Amino acid sequence: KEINEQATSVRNTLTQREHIQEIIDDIDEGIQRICFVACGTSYHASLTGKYLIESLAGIPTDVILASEFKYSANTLNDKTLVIFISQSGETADSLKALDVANETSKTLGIVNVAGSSITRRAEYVIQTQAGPEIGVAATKTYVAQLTSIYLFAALLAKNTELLEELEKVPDFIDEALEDIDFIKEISKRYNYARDFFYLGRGYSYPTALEGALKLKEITYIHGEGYAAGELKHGPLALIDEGIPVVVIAPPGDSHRKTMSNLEEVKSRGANVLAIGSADDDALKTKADDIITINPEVNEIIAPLVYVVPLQLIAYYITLEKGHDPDKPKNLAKCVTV
Ligand code: F1P
Repeated sequence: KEINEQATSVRNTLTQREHIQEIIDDIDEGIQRICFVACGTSYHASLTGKYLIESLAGIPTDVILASEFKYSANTLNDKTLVIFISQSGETADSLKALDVANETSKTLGIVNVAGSSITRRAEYVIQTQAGPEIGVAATKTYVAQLTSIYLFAALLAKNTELLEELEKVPDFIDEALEDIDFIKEISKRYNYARDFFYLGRGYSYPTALEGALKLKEITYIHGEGYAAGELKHGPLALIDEGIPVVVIAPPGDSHRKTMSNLEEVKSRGANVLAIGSADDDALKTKADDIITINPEVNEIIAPLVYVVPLQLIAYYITLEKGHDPDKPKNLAKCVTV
């Protein structure tokens, strides 16, 4: 249900545009550095934020895991904006980091749960409009976080082209949900595996991490996301006959190199499941299976759309295995200790 509500989640969050512009008008002056702080899925949304803000607005941006904040955030000052991304707004590590950041810097919370601790303690707040999320694994709140981050980055960079493109995302997501039967069939065929790899470059790298996290969280299958160019620095040793490798390959600057990484794993016997454009004939000839995204979205918008089939793959494998996708073992929706 929550996976299916993602177009609405994006559409409703896009209504925050004016509020985000007001925040930017208020804080823009003098900000020399941005630092995202988050955990889990929210961390992956933050990583996408780094790529966007650095490439569109040219502001140096770091991403710090909330649990590592006290060890690594030693150079914050009043020219730093620290952005806390959290679905619940109650994650203990993020709250501790927020109290520290408030002492030196401007702080902004991007939070789904209204009235939560982060919304009360951060200087500025963007409320994502995903509605309540019951499933422990974040899905519709992830695309809502991304939507807020995209709006923030596009407004900061005064990038009207991206702002226009964002309006189309709800329709792109609905289209991505159309080929469910094929994804179900794929999930049946791939559920034999004990390990999965997810590869992506640039904007698709955080998507690879998020696809692997969804798999781990609800199917209990081991999944690792890698920046595709990192493969040859170690993980390639693990690629063997029949290992599923999910390659996220939207059209754009990263595509050519992603294809050569695909070939590297294919030549070592991997079972390649690619996600790419319906017009990508080269991808069709090289991958074993391909989930096509139609109409085509470019690699900058892709994180908002390509994550949907990855969530669905994890969901259907979970059903195949007879687990409850909403209540994975050992995990809590909100980590308050
Ligand atoms: C972070 C998070 C979630 C994950 C799980 C545990 O929470 O890691 O991404 O799905 O529910 O917590 P939050 O700070 O975004 O609420």
